[in-house]
This record gives sequence, structure tokens and C-alpha cells, in this order.
Amino acid sequence: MSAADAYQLVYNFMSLAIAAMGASFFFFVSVRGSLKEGNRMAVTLSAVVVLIAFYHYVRIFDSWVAFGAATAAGLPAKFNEAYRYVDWLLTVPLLVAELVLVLKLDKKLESTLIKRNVVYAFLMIATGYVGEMTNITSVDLASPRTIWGAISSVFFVLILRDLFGGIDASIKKQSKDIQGIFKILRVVLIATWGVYPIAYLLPAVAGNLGLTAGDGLVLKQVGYTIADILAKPGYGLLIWKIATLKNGSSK
Ligand code: RET
Repeated sequence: MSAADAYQLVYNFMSLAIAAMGASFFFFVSVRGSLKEGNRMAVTLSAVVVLIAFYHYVRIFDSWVAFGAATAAGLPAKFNEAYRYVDWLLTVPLLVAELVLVLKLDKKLESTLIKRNVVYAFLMIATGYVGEMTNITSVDLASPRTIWGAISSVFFVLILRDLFGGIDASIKKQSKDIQGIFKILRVVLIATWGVYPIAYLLPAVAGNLGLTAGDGLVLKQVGYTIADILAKPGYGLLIWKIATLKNGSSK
């Protein structure tokens, strides 16, 4: 892929993300009113998540445009990756809270799960950021980038363990419809959240895959962006579906 094509591919995905976040914000705000009060909070959080992401994608897009212009002019340029990490720092805890809230578990379990996973999410993103900021100079597995990525992955596994194992007993008490959609939600969660660590690794392993380092960076941006669209508006739609099912049942 030529550098110009690669640049435009990332540009187009970032632009799509702005549209997806903005449109889903209006959607979540407009549907939340038709839910019973006790089912609304999770959908409200979806709206908050996509609004935060809308703002960050506007900044991300700006940073990409500035990066492109500076590179074209031969000036030193750097895309600002911090917007993504600040966005995740705010949105991942909210996404975890949504999932727990929509289930309406018993209050004690709900509060333990939310508190513990907010801490895990914070540590996952913060340690990942340290790794992201180190230069990718080699594919050496013992590079600081890989080591920080591995530390971050430990917290990722702890979150997944809670969201899968920690609430299993409560899921079995839900209606069949809700159990079914919840299973889909978990697959979506694993499939989309799993893209982030893979995208993170791509620049470092590009060489081993027969790609250039530049291709690796482009794929990382595209990967993070697609994952964000699925993990925020996409996931929010499933949460809304669960909330509407709960609306019609007594549980
Ligand atoms: C990092 C660093 C490398 C190791 C791991 C990571 C995981 C990131 C995840 C991010 C999820 C973000 C979401 C955002 C949506 O709003 C930080 C890339 C495991 C799981 C869901």
C-alpha cells in the first residue's frame, strides 16, 4: 500500500468513527426515555461513553490531519496517541459498569464488581500507555513495549475473569431471552476487546508478518478504530436490547 493510500485509509476510518459516535449518541438519548426508570442507567452510560468518544475522535482526527500535513511538509510530526488512552481511561470503566448494571445483580455484588473492575481497567490502560509511548525499535520480545503490554494484559485477564466467571450464577437466574443475548454480548466483548492487544502488537511484529513498520502502524490505527466502533456504539446497542427485554419482564 502506498503511503498516501495508507494515510487515507486511517483518515476514513477515523471519520467513520466520528459519525458512528455522534449518531449513536442521539440514538441512545432518544430511546432511553421509553425504558422504565430502573433500566435506564445502562443506556444513559452508553450515551455518555459515545459522547466522550465523539469528542476524542474529533481530536484524534485533527491530530491525524496535522500529522499528515507536517509529514508532507517534511517537518517532524507525531500523531497524538494520548487521546485514545484518555478516552479508554474514561470509557472502559463505564462499559464495565453498564454490563453489571443492566443485569441488576444484588447490590453488594454489583458494587464489589464495579469498584474492583474500575481499578483493573485503570491499571490496564495506564500500563498499556507506558508501553505505547516507548519507541518501537525492534521486534525483540523482551522490549519494554512488550513487557508493559504483558503487564497490562494481566489486568485485562482479571477483568474478563470477573465478567465471565464472577457473574455466572446471576446470569442463570435471568430469563431465557436475556441469557441468550447476554451470551452474545460476552462474545462481542471478547471479540472486540481482544482486538486492542492484537492491534497494539502489530507494529512490533509487522516485520515477522512480511509487512513494513509503516503498515503495522496503519493497521494498529485501523484496528483500534474498528474496535472502538464495535465496543462503544455496537456494544451499547446490545445493552439497550437487554434493557428493553428487562423492561417487559419482572426480573
Ligand atoms: C492495551 C495494551 C496492550 C495490552 C492490552 C491492552 C488492552 C486494551 C483494551 C482496551 C479496551 C478499550 C475499550 C474501549 C472502548 O471504549 C492497553 C492496548 C490488554 C482491552 C473497550
